[in-house]
Amino acid sequence: MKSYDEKHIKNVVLIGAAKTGKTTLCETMLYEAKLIQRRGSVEEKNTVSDYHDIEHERGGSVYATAMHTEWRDYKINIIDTPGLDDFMGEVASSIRVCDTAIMLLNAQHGVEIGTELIWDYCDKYRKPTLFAINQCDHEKADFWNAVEEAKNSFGKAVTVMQYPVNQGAGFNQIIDLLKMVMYQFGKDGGKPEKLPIPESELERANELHNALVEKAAENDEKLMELFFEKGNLDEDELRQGIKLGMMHHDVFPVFAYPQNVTWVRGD
Ligand SMILES: Nc1nc2c(ncn2[C@@H]2O[C@H](COP(=O)(O)OP(=O)(O)OP(=O)(O)O)[C@@H](O)[C@H]2O)c(=O)[nH]1
Ligand SMILES: [Mg+2]
Repeated sequence: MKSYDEKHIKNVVLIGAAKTGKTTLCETMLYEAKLIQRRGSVEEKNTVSDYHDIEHERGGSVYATAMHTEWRDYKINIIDTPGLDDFMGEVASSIRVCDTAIMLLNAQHGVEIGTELIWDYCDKYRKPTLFAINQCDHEKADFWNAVEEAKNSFGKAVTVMQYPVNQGAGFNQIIDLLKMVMYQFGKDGGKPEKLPIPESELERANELHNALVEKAAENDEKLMELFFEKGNLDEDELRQGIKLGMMHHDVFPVFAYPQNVTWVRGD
């Protein structure tokens, strides 16, 4: 493997209440990065992350497990953590060493007690944190309720960046408010189709895009000036504002992704 200097190593930790899907997402990340040829599952007890006997017996993670992948000259260390509060020590120490925390929320259950307990460590260590809402394919999935609960619990910095179009069985479309496109995923993952936002979603997408732009502009005087000048920000400016906002805990972006696929960035 290549050697990386410190700037090119990023530690990302997956956190979230029990059974939100952290281990499943790690497995998908490794599979999509072509580091494994077959996608294991927690039920089949063959994921890369949950490899201890006790994890197989319990059907869930017990230890924090570090894995890694490479992306655009960066080495990304991915740490999968357990969700049960009995194992909070593993979670706290992983958050402490991370650059970015990804908090998973289940679209059916929204913010759970476990989410709040874990959040305290993101807050304590001031780590940039984003939300990834999954299980949108469930009959009872309610993405917008999960977002509302996150706003109530963690404040107005919670800002939607992607949202599902067709929640429930067959869910395979998300709208990306940064790029203002719709992604449509095949059922086995892989690269999604990039489509224009459908007419029926335009009003909502524009409204949320504007909210995202304002949130990004708030974090930098220059961006604010640009925003007043142009009434909008381009993609790079948006990224810059969101990055700054994440570093200061002024923005917690929210993403959505279908099961078996990782979200798309920089394609
Ligand atoms: N339908 C659906 N099921 C999912 C999704 N993501 C994960 N699951 C299922 O949810 C269950 C829990 O997944 P895990 O990956 O073990 O969750 P975890 O967060 O690692 O659980 P702990 O380690 O015990 O905290 C498994 O049965 C997964 O197959 C999803 O997006 N949709
Ligand atoms: Mg797990």
